[in-house]
Amino acid sequence: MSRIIGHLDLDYFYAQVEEVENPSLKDRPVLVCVFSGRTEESGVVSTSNYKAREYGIKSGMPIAFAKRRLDGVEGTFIRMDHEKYVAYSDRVMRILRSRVDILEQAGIDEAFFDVTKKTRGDYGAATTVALELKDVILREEKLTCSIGIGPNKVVAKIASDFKKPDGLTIVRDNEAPAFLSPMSVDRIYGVGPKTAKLLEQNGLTTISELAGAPTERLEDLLGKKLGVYLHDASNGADDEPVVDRVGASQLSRMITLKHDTHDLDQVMAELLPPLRDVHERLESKNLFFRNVSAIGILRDLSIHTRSKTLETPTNEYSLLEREVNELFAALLREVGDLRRAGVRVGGLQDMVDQHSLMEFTS
Ligand code: TTP
Ligand code: CA
Repeated sequence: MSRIIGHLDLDYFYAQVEEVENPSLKDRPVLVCVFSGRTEESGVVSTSNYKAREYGIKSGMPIAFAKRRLDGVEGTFIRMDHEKYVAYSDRVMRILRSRVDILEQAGIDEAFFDVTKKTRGDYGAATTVALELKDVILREEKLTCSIGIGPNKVVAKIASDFKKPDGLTIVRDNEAPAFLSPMSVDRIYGVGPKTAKLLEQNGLTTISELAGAPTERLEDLLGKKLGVYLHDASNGADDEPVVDRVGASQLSRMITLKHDTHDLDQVMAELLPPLRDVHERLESKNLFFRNVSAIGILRDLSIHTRSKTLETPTNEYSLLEREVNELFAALLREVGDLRRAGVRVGGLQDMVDQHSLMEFTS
């Protein structure tokens, strides 16, 4: 029996949570921001609602730039509240876990699921399950999401992104090649900007071009593993399993510095033991991390964070230390003396599950 796999992604997640908590925001642009604290306008947009996107607002855009884009229209700028979004995310994941065969959380607002057994491989039954999931999440958490259903993870992930917000896209096994053909190669799970660029330089921009390229050519370009994976994926074939992941998706450590300081070397020296501790905990649980954050707390107790998402998950200690160093360097350029300092790793995932994909993309 062929598998039936789903991918669920919450719509404009952080901004939607803010709308749920304050419904009067709904009809105007909502921008969830990470303020750096240097001036009132310094910082970036983390995400925005669809009303804001009509003005060309994008994730990662400087706040001052976003304000100009809104061109006089009144938008609501909200400080990002990570803990709050994690609480919503945890509740949504709990709703999902009880209604599918296997759930694999892939990020704060997305998850893969396997419903092969539950649906006995029937796409009609899978459509019913997907509608029920959308319905329960909307009823219990007031959140909309977009779901893709397909024969594997690659197709399901692309399908969930196909119609947004509040979408449901079903791609049956035999429809997968035609569905994928016109899309650009970077839609494929595991194709980061670097790989996409390399493919494009070789005239492979769409998935159909990729699907038509001989495997040997892809192997020459990208190495054996990634070459074979992309050949299969672009032809709609992928046998990566959906793997249950439980436990925390992030891990953090905070310390109080010996003296309030603005000295990067001093901060890093004091952070070494907690950094090693974080790394040891990851190793002991066989986890890779995808996001790194530097957290600084000032004398006035204001909290400042700098985060980075890596292109591929890793468990390398030297990389962790280097990224934290860079993030604190950036943080210290924008704020005053630190009283406390901390580090957080997120997007944690099981090394065993990620092993094959890691080899492709690193
Ligand atoms: P996404 O799923 O990429 O975006 P989204 O949920 O805001 O919008 P969409 O409707 O297109 O799914 O990211 C999930 C959350 O991750 C998002 O709500 C905020 C956060 N995020 C950042 O903080 N920075 C970023 O650059 C991106 C892309 C997301
Ligand atoms: Ca989302």
